[in-house]
Amino acid sequence: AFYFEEPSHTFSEYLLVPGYSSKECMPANVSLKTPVVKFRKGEEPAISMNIPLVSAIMQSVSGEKMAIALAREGGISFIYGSQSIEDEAAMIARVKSTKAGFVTSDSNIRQDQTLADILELKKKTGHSTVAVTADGSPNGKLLGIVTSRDYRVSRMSLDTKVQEFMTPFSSLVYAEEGVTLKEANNIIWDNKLNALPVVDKDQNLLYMVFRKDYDSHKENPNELLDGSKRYVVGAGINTRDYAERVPALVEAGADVLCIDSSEGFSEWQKLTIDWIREHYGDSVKVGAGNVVDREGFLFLAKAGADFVKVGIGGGSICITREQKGIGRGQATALIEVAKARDEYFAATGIYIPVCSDGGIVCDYHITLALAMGADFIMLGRYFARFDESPTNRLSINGNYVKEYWGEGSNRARNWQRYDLGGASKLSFEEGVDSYVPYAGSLKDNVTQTLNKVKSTMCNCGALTIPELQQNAKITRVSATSIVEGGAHDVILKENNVSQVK
Ligand code: MZP
Repeated sequence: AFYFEEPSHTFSEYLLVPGYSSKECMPANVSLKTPVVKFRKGEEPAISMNIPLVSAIMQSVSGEKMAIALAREGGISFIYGSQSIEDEAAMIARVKSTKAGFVTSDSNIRQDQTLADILELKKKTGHSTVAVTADGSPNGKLLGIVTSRDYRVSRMSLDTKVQEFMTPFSSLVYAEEGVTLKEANNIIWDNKLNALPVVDKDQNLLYMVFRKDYDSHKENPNELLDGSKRYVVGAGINTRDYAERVPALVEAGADVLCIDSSEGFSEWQKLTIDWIREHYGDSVKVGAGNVVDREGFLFLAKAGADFVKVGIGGGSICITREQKGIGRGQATALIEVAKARDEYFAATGIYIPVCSDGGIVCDYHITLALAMGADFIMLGRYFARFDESPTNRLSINGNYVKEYWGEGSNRARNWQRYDLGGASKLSFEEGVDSYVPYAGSLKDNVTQTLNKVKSTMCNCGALTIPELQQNAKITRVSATSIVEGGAHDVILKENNVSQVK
């Protein structure tokens, strides 16, 4: 057997040592732009992101709401592949067809028309939103805005208080119940609003009227691909049914694919990439993985992967290490793979982005992963906690939680992810079914996380991810230093402490 000299380590065993920060080094000046797919030296990657985060290829994480919300922030979701080809393609198509909330005179519908009529109209016009007025005309009383695809509106119910819904739209004018569509549109344009909440006399939100070009806001151009005003979205594939799945996903508009496998150093991955190259050349982008060492990276790089994903056994819901005894500490795996990526780039002039997948517990682990050479990070647990994950929110002992289960659990039964040939079934579990604390909206959380990342980058004197990778000073910490890093030797205040007189 071959023995690695060093034990393998996790992110929590490292810290960043600050470098010199000039006065230009402030969070507002930090760019988190990062490549998603391979490119030649001196050229631009075909796909890049404004933030280095992608959501995991999992049933409990990446559905269409997640994809839209994350794309709006500049990242990418990979829609889960452990569903039928038709269902996955339909999800992709819905993300791609989500345009703005539309309020136009040609998408009105009368009060007495049925839901089927509305859906038919939405399909015909391609509008994600249809206005219902009492008589079907713009002058009729506006009764509601119907949408099934826009998470902001699907969250709304008749008893939603306007304040609960309005956080993203701070400077809005409210319209009172009884406004007509035409009046609503006038208010929007006159006040330069993106959206108009219509409320009843108790400030309960009745519906939202969106401006036609609401989603084409300019601050985040990378959430939209090649000027076509569509959200960028990824999709998981497997090494079994790619000949049917890939064409369906490409047809539906997927921008980038990723082979979803717990262990990617295998001939199955090469065969999958070969098939894609034979049928689509380089026009279809596909990531591969997961690997945890130099050899695995080089295999997938030579097989033609557009990016390589790193990580075995470090996911929060993963029990692969316990079940099969395979894996490697995530930090050690990433450091070795990133080094191999850099050597490959120096030798060939081809830069293959590396994605660190799984095991992010604290926000600073993201910064560490970037410093250790990751171009972007895939997260499951992190995103599962948000409103936009496709799972139930439950209250347990008064605390809100969301469900989160592994692809290798009996609940997901994603046998293709663990497939080594043979029977089409999951022969033993490699993942668990769990809860994670509910954390609110993706936008609020991602903003806060990235503020931390940017401020740490400034502490390290880096304004870009490549600068961080080059300049970061990283130290391993002893078990005792880890204790020192938390609150220690103080008595933490708890609720219900009464003052002693
Ligand atoms: P985490 O962000 O929750 O720590 O990890 C998410 C990652 O765990 C996923 O992207 C995937 O690579 C991996 N995963 C998903 N399901 C399982 C499982 O059931 C798993 N074992 O390990």
